[in-house]
Amino acid sequence: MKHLPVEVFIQRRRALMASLPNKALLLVPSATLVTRSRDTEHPFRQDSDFWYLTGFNEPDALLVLMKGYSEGEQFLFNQPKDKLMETWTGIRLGQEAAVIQLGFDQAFMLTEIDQQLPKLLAEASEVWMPIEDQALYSRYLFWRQQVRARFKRVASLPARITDLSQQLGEMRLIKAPEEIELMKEAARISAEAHCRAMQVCRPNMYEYQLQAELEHEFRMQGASGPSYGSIVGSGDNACVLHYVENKDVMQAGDLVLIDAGAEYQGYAGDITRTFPVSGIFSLQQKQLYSLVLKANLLAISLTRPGATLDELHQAVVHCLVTGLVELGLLKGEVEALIEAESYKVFFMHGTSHWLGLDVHDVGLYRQDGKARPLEEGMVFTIEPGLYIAPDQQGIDPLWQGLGIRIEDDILVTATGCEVLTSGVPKTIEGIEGLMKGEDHAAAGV
Ligand SMILES: [Mn+2]
Repeated sequence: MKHLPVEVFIQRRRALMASLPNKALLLVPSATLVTRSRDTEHPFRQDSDFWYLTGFNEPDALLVLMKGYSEGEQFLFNQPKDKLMETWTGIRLGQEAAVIQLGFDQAFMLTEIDQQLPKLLAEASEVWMPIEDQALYSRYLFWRQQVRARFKRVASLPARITDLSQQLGEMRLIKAPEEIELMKEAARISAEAHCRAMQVCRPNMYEYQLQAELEHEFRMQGASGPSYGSIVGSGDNACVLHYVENKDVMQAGDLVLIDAGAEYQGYAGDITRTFPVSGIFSLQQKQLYSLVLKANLLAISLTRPGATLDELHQAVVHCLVTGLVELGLLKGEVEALIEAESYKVFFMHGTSHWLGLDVHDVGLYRQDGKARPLEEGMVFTIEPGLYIAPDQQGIDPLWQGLGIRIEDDILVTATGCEVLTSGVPKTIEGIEGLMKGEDHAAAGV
């Protein structure tokens, strides 16, 4: 298992502070445990910003940074060692080890926070924190009152809070080489799991059984699990974009759409493949599938620094609408159909989203009212789709209930892009070959 060295996290904290004025105070809270039922909790998932800056995977902690502060710049507040609690819920790092292993100047018990924070706040020039965190915000107001009560000679408290999420979003949007390594691993495991699903799929299996095959592969290969709720939708279910019930029997003759990805060291894989339950595409399925694949490949071919996600989306829309007209599924002039957004009954979602520690990752999509140009080190998805609802009016029934999406994870490189998810086939020959039992490399990606 690859682990990032502590220096990476220390350096990220320094880089974040470097862009801010002296005595800027930064607060980044960890995630907390969420009750699932009575006294059991949902599996813990660390807050992505907190993880990005600390590599610390415990709940109930707060990262505090203060640039140029006399007693250090990097502080952690975390749970104390507690032999009894640790017997039940696992080892806690504690304060001493947090300093050594996580590279903090000082670590305090979380219970000391109301004592320590007003001291820092009394000297702060600015405050940066995620402003939508209500619990943190109300704590912050309490600390301000404490400053007024305890440090009467403080000339002025920071007059406003700046949203740290956006600042961090811009940092996280450009992936460093060590992050790209982890994302490649998330993509590789995700691709292998999709291959496994294709290989074991048979008519009359349940959708949840394919989900189990995928998630088995995720865990077997060292991923922490799925990076979002796995979608396995066969037949009409493929037309429900966020179908996660995965409860139906898969029928011969139907397609199955799988949108699932592994989470590795916090980083998300995100792949969609659509393939025939019985291993052979029908004529209509082939025609519609080839169109979606064409759009997927077109968008990939256009990806390079300086291009924008809007341009890719427009190219995808133009490609899909042209194909839909050729197949007789839309009637009229291509440009007029695009203008009227008539295609949205068949393609109602975007083509791309950023990918990283969050599956729909952070970072602005637009700057100064314009789509931002792609830069080396950005990672995003390309996922065109076509969905013909089972009750779609005025359509030959042969087309009804077909849902197809083909999604890859794309890294922008200096000169173009790299498809991180090429380990799972997406051509018709490649998929049919793999499902027939051909070696997957020989089947052709
Ligand atoms: Mn996606």
